[in-house]
Amino acid sequence: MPSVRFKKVLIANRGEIAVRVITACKELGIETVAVYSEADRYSSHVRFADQAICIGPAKSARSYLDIPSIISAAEITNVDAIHPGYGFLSENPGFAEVCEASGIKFIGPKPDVIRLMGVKEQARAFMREAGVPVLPGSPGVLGNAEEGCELAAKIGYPVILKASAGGGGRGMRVVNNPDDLPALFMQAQAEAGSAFSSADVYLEKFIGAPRHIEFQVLADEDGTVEILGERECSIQRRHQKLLEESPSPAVTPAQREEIAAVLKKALSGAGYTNAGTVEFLMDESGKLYFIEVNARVQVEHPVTEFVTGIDIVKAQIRIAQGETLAEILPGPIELRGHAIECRINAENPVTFVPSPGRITGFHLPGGIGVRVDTWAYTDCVIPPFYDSLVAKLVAYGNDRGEAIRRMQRALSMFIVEGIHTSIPLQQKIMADPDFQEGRFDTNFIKRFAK
Ligand code: MV4
Repeated sequence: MPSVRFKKVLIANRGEIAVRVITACKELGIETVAVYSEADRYSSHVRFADQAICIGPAKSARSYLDIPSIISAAEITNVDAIHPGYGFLSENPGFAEVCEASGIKFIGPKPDVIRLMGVKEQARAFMREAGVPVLPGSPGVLGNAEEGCELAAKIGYPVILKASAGGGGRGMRVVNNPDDLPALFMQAQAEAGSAFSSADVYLEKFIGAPRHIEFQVLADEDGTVEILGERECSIQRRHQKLLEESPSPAVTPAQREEIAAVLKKALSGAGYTNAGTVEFLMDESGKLYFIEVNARVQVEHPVTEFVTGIDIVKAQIRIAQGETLAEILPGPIELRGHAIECRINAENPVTFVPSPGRITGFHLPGGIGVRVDTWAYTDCVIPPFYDSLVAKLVAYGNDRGEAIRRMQRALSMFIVEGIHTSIPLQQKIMADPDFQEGRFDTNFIKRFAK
């Protein structure tokens, strides 16, 4: 039995994920409060929520990232909990602390766990000690360039320097030979210091052509952890994913079970709760190595929902109410079929330049095995202030081939007029023989670059 039942939840986000959380709340019989910036007055999350409060101007720093404004909205509307979505305040341990101090449940992991996972080199040390495979590298933060040179000589070049407070690709430097290390170390430190709260840098063996594979986690507040398989996220450009799928064509059943078993123990030991993702790199020989944890729900969660039949956002809310996975899940996790997601972005498909503006014509595909998560509608305006995600198009099939063909027909029936979108690029990817064979790594998209 849940220890609490939420009557009302505030969604501290915008766009498709705000709509996604409202969907889950409606199914659970929970009232919703939307918050919105002045640029989002006519966004559909405002329309579909039971209540909506304007929290500030368009600029995120003064609206979706403004903690006092969001907490005020939560107190005025007397909500029981806040769902942070992804991005914005979703992995801000200070925000999670303020929620708890205000008597509002934060739908996510505990502040101290978010904080640990946010310090990449500490998360790495924790996982290594828990028996999760990590790449050879520094035991902690690098003290100076000499230490880096000694370590790199043992590990072998190339190596990569990464910002401890980084993630998403910022503050990284690849080092190909010892002569370059001191200068690149200084650069990495300087960039980390100005971009993040800390200038700390650590070192790892560099994998030149990795696949990016991530495991979906659900964990209840009684210490039970379940792994909902993995997602293949290698098709990306400049750390912006273009499409994701589940399962990965490169992960074997034995490997999946092995990683799931070790992650269950590690995350249970960390006191991890709610939803999360554990990111790995796969090297050219097919071995998986932990790189970081994302302590939030992710954009690409729907592919996992298709192959497991589990509603991850509803599970997040029920876990936060104190329900156990034994109560939430229908039985043992089983993976069935194959799902692919295309992120339909408002951008030029060749140059990737953002393409905000009014959508003058809009038609969504549907039919068997197709799901669209979107906040957009005919005549809506894509504001220039936020990310360019307009919709997520997800296709399911009994096998990967069926999922690809279904995605192809759905892309051909997805009409967006008035702005540019990524659809033509995703059509080219679907038709690519290497993609169809599952032969690709994180460098795949470069071949489509002009
Ligand atoms: C790496 C790597 C190669 N070797 N680490 C980029 C984002 C950050 N989360 C980790 N990243 C990488 N770390 C080692 N030791 C290559 C990347 C990387 C990458 C990773 C996943 C997906 C796309 C990527 C694109 C470029 C570099």
